[in-house]
Amino acid sequence: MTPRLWSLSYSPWSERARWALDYGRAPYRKRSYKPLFDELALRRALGRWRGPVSVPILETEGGVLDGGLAIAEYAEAHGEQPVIPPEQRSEVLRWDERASAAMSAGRMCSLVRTLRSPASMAELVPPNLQRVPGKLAIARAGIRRTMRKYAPVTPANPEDALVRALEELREALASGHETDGVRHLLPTFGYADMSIAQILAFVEPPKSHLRIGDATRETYRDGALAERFADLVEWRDGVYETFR
Ligand SMILES: N[C@@H](CCC(=O)N[C@@H](CS)C(=O)NCC(=O)O)C(=O)O
Repeated sequence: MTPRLWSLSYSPWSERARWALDYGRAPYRKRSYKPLFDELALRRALGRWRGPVSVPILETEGGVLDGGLAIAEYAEAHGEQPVIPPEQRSEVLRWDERASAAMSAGRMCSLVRTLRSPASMAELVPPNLQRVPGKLAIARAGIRRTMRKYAPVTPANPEDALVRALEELREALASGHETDGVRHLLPTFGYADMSIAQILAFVEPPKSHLRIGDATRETYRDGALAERFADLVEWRDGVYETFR
C-alpha cells in the first residue's frame, strides 16, 4: 500500500510534511482534509476519540504517523535522499521544536488579523456554504474554535515569541552552512530548514505551495515583520527555489 498523506492545502504544518516526503523522494499519495467535515474520519484513522486531532498524518502499512516530524522521520527511513541525517538528529529536533512553537505563535497572530477581515473570513467558508446567510458568523465561530483548540500549544506572548524565533534564525544562518549560494542551518540541508522556513509563512507567505486566497494571504502576512525580516523572507524564497 502506498502511504496516504492527509493534509491541508493552505497549512504550513502540512507543507513541511509534503516537502519532507517530496525532498526525500518517499512515495505517497494525497488525501485533502476538510476541517470539521473530516474530523470524524481523522479520529477513526488515528483511533483517537478524545482530545484535539490535527493533520498532517501519514497512513502507512506500519501504522498512522501523526505530525510533520514523524512524517519526516518516515521520509528519512523510506526515501532516497537524507531529510534527517542521523548525526544531525538532535539538532533537527531542537529546530523543529522552535519552529513548531513559533508557527503556533504566528497562527494565533494571523487568526487575530483574520477576525478583522471579512474578505479573509469569506475565503475560509467552503464552496457549498458560500450562499448561506450568516456565513461570516460561521467562519468567525470556526476561527474562535481554532484559537481555543491551539491555545495550549501557543506561547504566552505570540508576537514576542515569533520575533525571538526570527532573530534566532537570523543569527544561526549567519554562521550556518551553504550549498549553491543558499544558506542552511546544519551541514546538510534538511528538515530543520524545511520546518523553520514555515514560520515565515506568518511574515510573508511563500509565492507557491500554499493554496491561499488573496485576502487570506494578507492575513497570513505581517507587514511590519516582513520589512524587519526581509533578509529571512529572501532566504526562504531562495531555499524554495533551490530545494523545493
Ligand atoms: N503536531 C502537528 C500539528 C499540526 C497542526 O497544527 N495542524 C493544523 C494546521 S492549521 C490543523 O490540522 N488544523 C485544522 C484543524 O485543527 O482542524 C504537526 O506538527 O504537524
